[in-house]
Amino acid sequence: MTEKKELRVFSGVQPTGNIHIGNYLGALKQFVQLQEDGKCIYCIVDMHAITVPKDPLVLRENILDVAALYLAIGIDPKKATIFVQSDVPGHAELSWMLTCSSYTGELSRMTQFKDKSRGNESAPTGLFVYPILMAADILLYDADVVPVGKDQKQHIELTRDLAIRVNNRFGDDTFVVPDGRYLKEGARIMSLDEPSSKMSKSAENELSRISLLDEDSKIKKAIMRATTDSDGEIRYDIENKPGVSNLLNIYSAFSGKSVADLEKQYEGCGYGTLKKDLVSVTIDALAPIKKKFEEVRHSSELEAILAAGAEQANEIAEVTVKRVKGKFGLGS
Ligand code: AQP
Repeated sequence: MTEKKELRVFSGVQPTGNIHIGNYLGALKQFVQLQEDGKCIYCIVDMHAITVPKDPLVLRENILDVAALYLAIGIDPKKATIFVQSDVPGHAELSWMLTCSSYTGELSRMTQFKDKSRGNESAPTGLFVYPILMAADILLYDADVVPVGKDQKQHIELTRDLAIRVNNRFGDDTFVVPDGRYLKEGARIMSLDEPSSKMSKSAENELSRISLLDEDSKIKKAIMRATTDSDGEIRYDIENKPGVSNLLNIYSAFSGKSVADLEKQYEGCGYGTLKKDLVSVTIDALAPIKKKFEEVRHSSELEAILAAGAEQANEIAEVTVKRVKGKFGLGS
């Protein structure tokens, strides 16, 4: 009888500050759940963070913030590998092999590139090619499953296309073709002030998002001022009521209650009541994360965990890079 292969999970978060409830409910919450299901590898993707210029000192702090947040939300370094991307050279090496297997046309179609570059010819090249680096991040670890928010679906598709293309050329033992894993509630949390756009770290208006480490007063202000509509009915309808639907989604993801149950619970109530309750639900959900973050952020434990994680990640990455270099005929 053949032994069942352990499920391999990979995902990452950019250390760009302001990790928000969209990142948490779309991706990070899944990281914790999946720890029980297989071998999980969670990366702090610092090389992605320099696609636009970053102050080096701020970046360093942001890297440690994400590492501390990983621990604060419940990722256990005894069960999962936590490490910083640039500590593992295999990401850059594999990224080049995949770059040479990609087409400029498919990269030009990436909506995140189109949104961020807006046709500007001086848009950074890193912004154009980072989906390939993301593909390398995933394929380097032979990941079966990639827990991410829905905004990453196109990048996961590109990763699959690249893996299949290289496999067709060199054989199916070159790459594992991964699947994205998206949650039902939380897969796409929208901006609080402009519910047609996704909640984002880089949006100018601070009240458009709730960051995991926000003060209770800021959480309250952002939710109470969230854009809704004028018809007054608490009903899930993404098309016509994107603001209220977004609040219901957030409420559902934090409380575990289904959106349908919430619609029943709030039948006949005003938006003010829903918002007030969502403030409490959100504050209660984030309180233990904030407490644990304060405990671990400046502990000596943090850097030791990252060093051990880099060692474990490098062990796997070196094997993949050697295998794929061999397929391409690279090396002495
Ligand atoms: N609004 C969102 N709803 C659900 N999931 C989301 N994610 C991001 N925004 C939402 C998921 O969070 C994970 C980590 O994201 P990231 O830090 O790697 O980068 P991002 O997707 O570029 O996040 P932001 O907040 O939008 O950052 P900026 O503004 O810097 O571009 C990913 O799994 C992502 O899907």
